[in-house]
Amino acid sequence: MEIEKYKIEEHNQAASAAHKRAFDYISGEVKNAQAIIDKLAAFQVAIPSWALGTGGTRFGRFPGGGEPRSLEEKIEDIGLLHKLNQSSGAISLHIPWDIPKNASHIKALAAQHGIRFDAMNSNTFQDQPDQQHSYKFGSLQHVKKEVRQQAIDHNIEVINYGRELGSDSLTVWLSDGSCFPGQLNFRQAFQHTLSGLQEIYAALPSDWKMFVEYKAFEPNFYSTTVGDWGQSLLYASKLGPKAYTLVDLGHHHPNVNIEQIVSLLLMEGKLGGFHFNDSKYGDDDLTVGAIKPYQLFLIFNELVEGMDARGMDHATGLGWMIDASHNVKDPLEDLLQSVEAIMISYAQALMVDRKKLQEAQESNDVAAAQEVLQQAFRTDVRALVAEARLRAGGALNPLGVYRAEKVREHLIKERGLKTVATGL
Ligand code: LRH
Ligand code: MN
Ligand code: MN
Repeated sequence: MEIEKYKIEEHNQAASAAHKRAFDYISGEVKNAQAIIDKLAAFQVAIPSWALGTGGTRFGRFPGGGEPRSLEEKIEDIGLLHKLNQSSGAISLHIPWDIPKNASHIKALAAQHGIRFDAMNSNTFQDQPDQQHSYKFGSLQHVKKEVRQQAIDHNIEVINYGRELGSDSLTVWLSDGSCFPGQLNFRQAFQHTLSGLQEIYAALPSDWKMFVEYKAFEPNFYSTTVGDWGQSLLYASKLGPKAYTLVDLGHHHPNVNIEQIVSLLLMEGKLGGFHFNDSKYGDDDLTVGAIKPYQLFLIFNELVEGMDARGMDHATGLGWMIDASHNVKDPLEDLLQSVEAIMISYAQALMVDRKKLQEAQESNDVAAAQEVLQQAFRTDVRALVAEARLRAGGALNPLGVYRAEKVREHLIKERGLKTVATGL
C-alpha cells in the first residue's frame, strides 16, 4: 500500500481555502509564527514498532486486521504515517520482537521511507521459548548470577543490533521488583541491578546513550526496582555521562507533577527522552493528549524553557518517542492523533510569552502567570501545525486523507483480516 504524492496534493488543494482562512488568522495573532513553523517542521517523533498492531488487555484482544506481519511491514506502516504528517521519521525497535534478520536490507528499506532508528529496547520482562533461565523473579536484580548474566548478554545483543541499523541509544526498562513484602532485599536488588547496568553501559559505543526508564507499578505491585525518577536518576548518575532518565508519562502514581520532574532532570542534564502516551488510571497507554492535554502542554512548556536555557536543539537534544497501545482504535489513526497532539502542545509551548511569565514570577503575580500560560494553551494552533506539514510536503489533514484513501481497507486486502503484529 502506498499513498501517491499527487493524492495528498489533491486533498490539500480541496482543503486549501479553509486552511488559508485559519492560517491567516493565527499568523496575525502569533508573534513568531514563522519561527514556530520552522521548529515544528524539524521536530520528529519516533513510532514504537509494538504499537502498530492491536494491543488488547489481559482480558482480551480484538484485532482490526491488516496488521504488519513482519519488521518490513512495520516500517512500511510508519512510512505511511510519515508520508502523511512528515513528523514520524523514526522507529523504535523492541528486541526480540523485531529481530532484523538482514540489517542492511532493513536499513535500506527504512531510508527509502525517510525513517531513522531511534532507541533500541531490550526485553527481559518476558521469557522467550529458547531461553535458558526464567525472569519470573526478575532479571538484573535476580538472586542468581546466571540469570543476571543472561539479561546482561541480551542487552549487549540489542546494542549490537542497534549498531548495525545506525541507532544510537538503548532504552532499558526492567519489570524487576517484588509482589509481596519480604520477597526482596531492596539494597541487594538495587546493587545487582546497578552492577548489571554498569556492564551493559561498558558495552555502549562511545556516541551512544543509555536511557533508564522507570515505572512505579506493574507487573510487580509491591515494589519496583527502578520505580521512580529518583531511582532512575540514582542509577544514571552512578553509571556516568552516557546514562539518562527516560520519562514514560504513564509510569507515575496518580496526580504526580510530571512537568516538575522534567524541569529538574533537564536542569541536571539527565533527561534522556520520553515515551509519550496518556492515562486516566495507570499505564493506560492511551492516545497522547486524549485525557490530560493541559499536562502535556505544561511538560512542553518546561521542555522549551529548559532546553533553551541549556542551549539544546529541540529536535535532536532528546529522544522523542511514543509508547502507546490500541484496544479499540485503528492503531495508525491513533498514532496520527498522538503525533498531532504532541505537535500542538509543542507549538503552544513555543508561543508562551517568556518575558511576561518571568515578570509575573518575579513579582509573585500568580494570576498573571496563569494568564500567560493559558493564553498559549487556549490558542487554537492547529493551522500552524498544518502549515508546517504542508510546507514539508505532508497532508493538511492526515487522518482525513488516511480515511479518504481507505488505507486500512487496502492493508486488510494485502495482509488479510487475521493478522497479529508482534509486540504486546
Ligand atoms: C513498560 C513499557 C516499556 C516497555 C514497553 C512495551 O510498561 O512502557 O517502555 O518497553 O512498555
Ligand atoms: Mn514505555
Ligand atoms: Mn509502559
